Amino acid sequence: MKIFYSEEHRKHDPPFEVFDGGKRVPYYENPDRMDRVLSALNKTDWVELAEPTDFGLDPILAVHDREYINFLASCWTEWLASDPEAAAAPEQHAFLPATFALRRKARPTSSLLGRGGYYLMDLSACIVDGTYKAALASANCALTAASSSFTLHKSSFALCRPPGHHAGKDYAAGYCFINNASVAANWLSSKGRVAILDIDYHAGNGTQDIFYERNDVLTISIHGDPDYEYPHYIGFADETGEGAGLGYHKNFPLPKDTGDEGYLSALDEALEMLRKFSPNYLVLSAGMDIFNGDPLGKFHVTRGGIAEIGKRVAGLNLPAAIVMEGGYANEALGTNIVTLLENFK
Ligand code: SP5
Ligand code: ZN
Repeated sequence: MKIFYSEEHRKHDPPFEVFDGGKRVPYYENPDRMDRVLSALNKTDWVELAEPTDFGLDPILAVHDREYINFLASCWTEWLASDPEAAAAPEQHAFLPATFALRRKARPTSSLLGRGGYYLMDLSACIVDGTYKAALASANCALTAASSSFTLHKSSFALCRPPGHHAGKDYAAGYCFINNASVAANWLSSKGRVAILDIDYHAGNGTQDIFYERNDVLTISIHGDPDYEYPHYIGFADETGEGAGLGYHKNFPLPKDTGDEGYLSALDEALEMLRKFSPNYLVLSAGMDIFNGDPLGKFHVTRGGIAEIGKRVAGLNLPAAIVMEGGYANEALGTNIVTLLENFK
């Protein structure tokens, strides 16, 4: 199986993020995650690692707002120019505004913090020196996987970091800057019917937003109920699309402590919907934070459960671009990914 991976992610390594209550903690979405996955993949005999192709900005701008992408591109340099403390010790700092826009009347104002509060949704989308380049390379991994699935009619894996599914058309959130899966799906949508299935523990709010009014890309997300879980304000069962997109989005919000049985029964319903839509291509947003004991998750999906998810999704028999999202139980992450992917070779 082809795996697309770039070393570009390594310099996107913020020294902290901010949890509820203002608590500074080490950044959970860290480069070690990739090393765990790489080392597990390298132990198999079916992995073919390759660099992503550079698709340029066009397919990204087909999904994201140009001013937002400009903000990502220049944010860090502007921050260092405006904050002498950060400039003196950049590796101990991250760009993180303390005021956020409520979008109803807000506009991106010209100051850096004004743009920051507008384009960032929360305190876990920290921007540092390597962020923009890492986000572009990550999107290229997803695009290359999509194009490989299209050309070879086989499934492939984009080992993306940073992840993407919380990023909307013009905002970053939850470790995500460019919505890799959406960029890939949008690219594929000119080649045929596309469905996105998001199995990350958190609701795929960015993906939902991006395709909400479209009927050519079906989007489905299975996740912790936003009534108790991040991203808190989106991902509810009654959100099913709008306008032409009505009926082309589906959320499966699940209770705390969901285990294999509860998860797989939601998955079966999702797969039923996918079959009815009969897409030509599948994009799988593969977050492993559903795994039992993940520090950011409240599900108890076991290794056997992940194997079963892989088996059932692969049973759709579609060329899939499998795109890495979250998963923070680093010691288990490599084996979890291999367990999932094994079904798609
Ligand atoms: C891609 C992805 O999985 N992003 C997840 C971002 C979640 N960020 C919100 C963190 C909320 C922290 N709650 C802490 C509970 C720790 N026990
Ligand atoms: Zn997640």
